[in-house]
Amino acid sequence: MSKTLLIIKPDATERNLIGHVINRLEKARFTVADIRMVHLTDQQARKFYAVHEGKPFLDSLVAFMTSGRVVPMLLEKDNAVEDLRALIGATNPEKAACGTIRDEIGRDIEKNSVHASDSDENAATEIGFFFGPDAI
Ligand code: 3AN
Repeated sequence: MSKTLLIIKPDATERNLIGHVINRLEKARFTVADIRMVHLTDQQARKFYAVHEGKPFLDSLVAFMTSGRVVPMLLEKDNAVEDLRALIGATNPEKAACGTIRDEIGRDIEKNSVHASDSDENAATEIGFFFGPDAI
């Protein structure tokens, strides 16, 4: 069993799609091992997206991620990181494979409904960010 982190972003929470996303995850045999609902501060969002420091879209991304509630969750499954990336689809919903979560509910490259860790190393960092070091 390995672990990864998914965040339901503000564009999805405001459309009442939390249950829908969890249903997609559970149907794909992910186990929700922990879950929170948070309204990120500017400082928290910048820390979470520190890897994108200097990118032209960072300020807009931080404004979006602090615009409403987000739902981070700790997910468990064999091959969790890779399988979750496949389930959510490409960053840009227009390019996301048919049937993926971003294809289904994503609006655009920024408001793409969900975030998922892209490596085991980043999953550990991101899980620690929301659920503390004992959850890693
Ligand atoms: P992913 O979420 O697929 O791992 P990243 O890590 O490259 O994608 O980007 C993090 C977030 O930054 C994306 N989910 C998206 O909201 C935003 N983003 C990435 N690239 C762009 C872009 N070119 N224009 C606007 N927003 C972007």
